Amino acid sequence: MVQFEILKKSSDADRTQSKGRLVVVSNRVPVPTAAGSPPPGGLATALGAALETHGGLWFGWSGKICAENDPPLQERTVGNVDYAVTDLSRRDHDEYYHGFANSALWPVCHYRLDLADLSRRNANGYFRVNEQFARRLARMLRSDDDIWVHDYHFIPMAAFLRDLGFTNPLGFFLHIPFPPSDIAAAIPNYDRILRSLAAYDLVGFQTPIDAENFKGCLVRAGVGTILDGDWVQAYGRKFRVAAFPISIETKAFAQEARLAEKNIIVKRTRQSLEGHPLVIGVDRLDYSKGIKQRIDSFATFVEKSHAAAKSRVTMLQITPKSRSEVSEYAQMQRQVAEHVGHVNGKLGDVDWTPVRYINKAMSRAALAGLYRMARVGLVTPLRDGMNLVAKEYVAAQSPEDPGVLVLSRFAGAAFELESALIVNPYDIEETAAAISQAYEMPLRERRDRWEAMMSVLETNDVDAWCRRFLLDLSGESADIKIPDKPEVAAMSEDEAWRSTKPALWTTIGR
Ligand code: GDG
Repeated sequence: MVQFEILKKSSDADRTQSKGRLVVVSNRVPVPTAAGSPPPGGLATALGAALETHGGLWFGWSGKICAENDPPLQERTVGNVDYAVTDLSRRDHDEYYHGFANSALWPVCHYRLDLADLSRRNANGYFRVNEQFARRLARMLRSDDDIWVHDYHFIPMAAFLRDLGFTNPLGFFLHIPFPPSDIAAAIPNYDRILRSLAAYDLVGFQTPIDAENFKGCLVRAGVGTILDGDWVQAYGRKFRVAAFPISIETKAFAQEARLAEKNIIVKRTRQSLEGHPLVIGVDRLDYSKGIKQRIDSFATFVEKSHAAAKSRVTMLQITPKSRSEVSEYAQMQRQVAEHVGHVNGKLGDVDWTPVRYINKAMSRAALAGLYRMARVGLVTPLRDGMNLVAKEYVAAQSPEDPGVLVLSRFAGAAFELESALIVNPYDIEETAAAISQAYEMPLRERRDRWEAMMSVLETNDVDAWCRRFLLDLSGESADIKIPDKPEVAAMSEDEAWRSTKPALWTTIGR
């Protein structure tokens, strides 16, 4: 059974007749280029398809830094979609993007107060850049546009647009976790962040826990009241708060994995393994992903499992570098590399490197084929909004001989992929035991678990996710049946977890 069941799908055509354009705002915008642009990911494909259907505008940062203080808007139209992006000045980039977004919001939302840089200057830069973006967007908006803002970079966008007089439907989706109030309250300008979120009509989170955490923040701060259904009242506005677990292009990814047997990287990997089993991890190099703990868990598994050592099982950890300009990331790059060296020195042999650690990005096809080859997928973040790698690993498996997913309970995906082996990633021995269980799991059990997870992903793919959000934003939310959620009060995360578990976890076994 599936948690998020779509009972009736309004056709996209219905929506197009009654509504204006769709406007998407996101930090990065996949502007199509004449040649050489990388294939878009699942999210870009789904949003691109929705924009193409409804006609629309995609607005955000170009990904480039420029010398000017007031860089011009760069516009391009492809098919039914207008793209509009702007560069950032060095100062804006440092304060808004690296500073507040990636060095304050990201760590706090991933429960890492110890890593947060709470500089006032960066907070001011964040609101200043959001205001600039809102003013630029305002010049392009029409009164019947529906506006969908993405992620932590642009939380204040709606509040600035409201100040400019816009009353359009405004939706927000947070791709990362939202922590409970005792942690969230550490965000600089916390009250302004809560107030900014209250300026939307629909605030979407990855899981019911994140949604409950946000509601709990409003209640604890004494600024909000929980109403019936998903409705909330705060700062003089009524709006909706709900969970929309993001997903992947399940069918397309499964197909890519089937075809990837012939991929050159996949072939080379297979040859180099000489029949030894593979365990795989794929993550951006980020402290939230728990890479060091995962390597320790794998090492413990190898040390404790006679079968593992005998069969010379190999872990392939693919970890493209990210955000190297932020000091915590640069430091982590060194630490993980040293740690892998240490583990290989201790456990390896002249003809066996237990952990293969790669810092470059693979093609999507190679990745799909490598997932399919791996007997165990290790997705053990310390905290993750969703984690699409978990879903991709499942979609890539062969139905006849699927591998086993070992999944952190702190990944949003654990809400849907209950048939994975769910672990506490901080507990090295528990995770090592789960790797062992996965490694030795009989075919019948592997198939049962995989089928249960795959049926969830077939129902909730990225198109369904996109459709659900847009239907809710346009007020057609009665079409969607969402699983029971806990009573809303200021719950601790553990209380919320326990109280949602029966409703969310009984059906199938991220
Ligand atoms: C944020 C939230 C949420 C990775 N290495 C390569 C590669 N990847 C692709 C994976 C996957 C994507 O990057 C990573 O997505 P995740 O969801 O795992 O994590 P974040 O980047 O942190 O994303 C997260 C997500 O937003 C969506 O809402 O799930 O919780 O943190 O698709 O396949 N792709 C290719 N080569 C690589 O080497 N081609």
